[in-house]
Amino acid sequence: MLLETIHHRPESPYAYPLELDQLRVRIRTKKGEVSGCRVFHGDRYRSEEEEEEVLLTQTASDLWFDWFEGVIPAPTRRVQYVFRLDTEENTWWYGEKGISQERGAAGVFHYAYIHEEAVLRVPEWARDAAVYQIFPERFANGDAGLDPEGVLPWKSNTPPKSDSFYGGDLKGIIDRIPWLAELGVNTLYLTPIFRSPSNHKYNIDDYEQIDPGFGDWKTCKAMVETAHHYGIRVLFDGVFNHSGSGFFAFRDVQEKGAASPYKNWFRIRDFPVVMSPQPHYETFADHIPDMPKLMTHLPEVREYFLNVAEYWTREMGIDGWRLDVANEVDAAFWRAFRERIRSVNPDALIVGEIWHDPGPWLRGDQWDSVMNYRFREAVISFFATCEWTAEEFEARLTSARMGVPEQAASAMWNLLGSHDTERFLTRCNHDRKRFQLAVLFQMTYPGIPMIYYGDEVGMEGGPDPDCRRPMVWEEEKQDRELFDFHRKLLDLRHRLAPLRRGDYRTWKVDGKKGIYAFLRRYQEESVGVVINNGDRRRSIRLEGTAWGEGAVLLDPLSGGRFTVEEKHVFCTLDAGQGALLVPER
Ligand code: ARE
Repeated sequence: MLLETIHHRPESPYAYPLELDQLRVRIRTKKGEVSGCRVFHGDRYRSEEEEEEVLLTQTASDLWFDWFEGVIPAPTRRVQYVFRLDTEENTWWYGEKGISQERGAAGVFHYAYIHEEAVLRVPEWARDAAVYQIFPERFANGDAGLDPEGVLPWKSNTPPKSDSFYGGDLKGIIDRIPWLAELGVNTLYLTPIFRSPSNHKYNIDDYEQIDPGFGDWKTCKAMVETAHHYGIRVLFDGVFNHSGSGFFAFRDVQEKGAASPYKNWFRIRDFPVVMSPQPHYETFADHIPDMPKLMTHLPEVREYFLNVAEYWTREMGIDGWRLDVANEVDAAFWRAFRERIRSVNPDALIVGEIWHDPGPWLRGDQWDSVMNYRFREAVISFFATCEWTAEEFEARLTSARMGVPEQAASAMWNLLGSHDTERFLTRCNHDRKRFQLAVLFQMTYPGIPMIYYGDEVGMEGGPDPDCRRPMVWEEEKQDRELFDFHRKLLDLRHRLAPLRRGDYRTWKVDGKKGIYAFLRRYQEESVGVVINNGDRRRSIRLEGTAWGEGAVLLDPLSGGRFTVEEKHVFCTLDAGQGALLVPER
């Protein structure tokens, strides 16, 4: 056995509490080597005689590893544990001191005490959420009276420039809420709406005001209330990494220089504080003068922005925040942010924007989940460009899923595109079939599907700013088939609890044929998803043990009917076709 491949740490994502008295443990072993895995556990202060044993289940595999998982009951919250791994030839013990055939020599792992702050409490509603992202300047123009000067005609077929304005606003969103409800989404994420001179509003000049081009306090309130009336939750975008250059504190520093009481709110390199030719201060990314970086680790800066976030959460009754450039803001700020926001709305969802490994931020004390750009990368490489085999695809998704606690994995915002990326249909080289297969996957994989406005009606667009064209509203220009496809899948997702709340098991992966299948199980109910991403029609034989012999499975997408016979299901799919297997009731 390759002992050096065995891995566990007594911390998230390998050990994390589900509750104050339940510790979930995860161990990674070399693929195919371990036939059985148990954990022996007890209170840290009790003797070995009082310990108990939990059988771990193999829950995932990638190209190299297997993962085993189980839950240790921890009534005293103080846990020590040691793993026992069985292979064909031997039994190994694994603890803090290492791996050994002698139990004593392996030592034990300690999870010293389960604290409340380590329990990742994702709001219950998030498990049932389907998010729709709106870029307000481009979604709908509901009040022409607010249009800025030089507004362009609402044309969806011409690429916008980075400084174009089209006149989208909050009233426009209000008007379209029934349409969003018809589509079947139940959560809106709006990119920033506070006062800012740009069309994207990520350079905020006044955090206490709605941008006048978008509306005012009252319109905003009406928008949130209308959404709530339709059962739709609303999340705002929190930009606390940097402000705009017109932000009062930054203006003060520009005016008063070193005498400004706000000079420490920014990292000023030189006075006077000029913006060009080179900004004399740290900014977001490299040299973006209108985005001065904020020193959120300072108590007064932290307090100011926590008050801002609290104010909007309370006054508007919003349901959470998406956090901009969240991995570049200090962790102490996010801890305080979570506490403050949750004290106003205990059900608020907190989602960071991070394109990479989000592990450290998802340990209970900062955010609930992230915009899942790693999901997007995998989906592009498998469905859009077909660079990855089914095995690679599944491996990448698995290691991402195993890198975070289960609560976070089931609340990830699984996106195909956003206001920062090329649109997915464009990425698929306009191949609608590929796009639909990816949507089927997005709607059935663990996590929250996030639709970027317009994708559901077939909008195209290259990278920023082209991905921000005005929404297509003329029905004859919308791809209605694509809209119906989204609506159907969202509806199935809402009706089938396993797709929202179920666990995930790989069912079949065949890279040569492009076949990928998985099962989602919730309580006693299992739903299967089978995808033919290859270039040929295939008959696929799948083990049917999730259901009883003779069970009839229906595919609501094609109307197909399958029967479990001799513990197997046969399913024939065209190239680029996917099926959902739902037991007949
Ligand atoms: C503008 C122009 C762009 C131009 C850019 C640079 O529109 O065409 O390329 O300037 O000069 C906002 C606006 C953007 C604007 C930007 C700067 O929406 O239109 O771009 O401000 O003025 C990284 C960060 C991530 C960030 C992305 C953009 O980690 O946080 O870059 N995303 C957020 C928002 C953006 C917003 C900002 C941050 C700033 O979602 O909309 O931009 O508030 C890799 C890296 C990632 C990187 C990613 C994208 O994968 O690993 O870390 O994300 O690429 O670049």
